Amino acid sequence: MGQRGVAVWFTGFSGAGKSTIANALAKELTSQGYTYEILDGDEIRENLTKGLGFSKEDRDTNIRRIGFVAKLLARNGVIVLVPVISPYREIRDEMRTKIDNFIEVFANAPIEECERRDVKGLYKKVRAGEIKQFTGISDPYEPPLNPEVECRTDLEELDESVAKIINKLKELDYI
Ligand code: GGZ
Repeated sequence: MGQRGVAVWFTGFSGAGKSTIANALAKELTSQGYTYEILDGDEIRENLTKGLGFSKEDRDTNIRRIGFVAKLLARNGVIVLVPVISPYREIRDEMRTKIDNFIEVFANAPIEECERRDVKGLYKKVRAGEIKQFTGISDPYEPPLNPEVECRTDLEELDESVAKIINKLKELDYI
């Protein structure tokens, strides 16, 4: 059972399910004998990209640094899972050209649904005016035009989303 390094780049709103799918996918990969690494936006912003905010410029810097690490890992055989909002299409496309093996997964749920879930209470804070430039509410989100996988997290079960990505990784000979 071999694996080739690849970056699995998740994009979508806060609360759309990027990290949830990445974690479930990680579990499935482990059970099938593969190794992975997760570069989670939330966690990365506490160390690698600490101090960056949410302006377009800072988000792009955040993405470029994360992409750089993902590239190093992917070219050394790691399956790198990258759940980050990455709201701008251009920078995601830049990552696609910079990282040799790259697939894009669109964690897609309507913003209303993400706000309804409000897992971390962030949307409530946005409505209270405590968080500015919040993706999907007061800051742009540009959906991917041609993602390798789309997971409608409001309509499908987690298992189904994971299975779609596993199937795509197999189809493209990464696992
Ligand atoms: C979007 C924000 C914001 C603003 C804080 N806009 O779902 P979370 O909470 O746990 O993860 C989100 C994280 C966004 O970091 P990313 O590195 O993924 O963003 S980007 O790719 O755009 O650089 C969210 C929280 O931080 N968060 N403020 N204004 N999300």
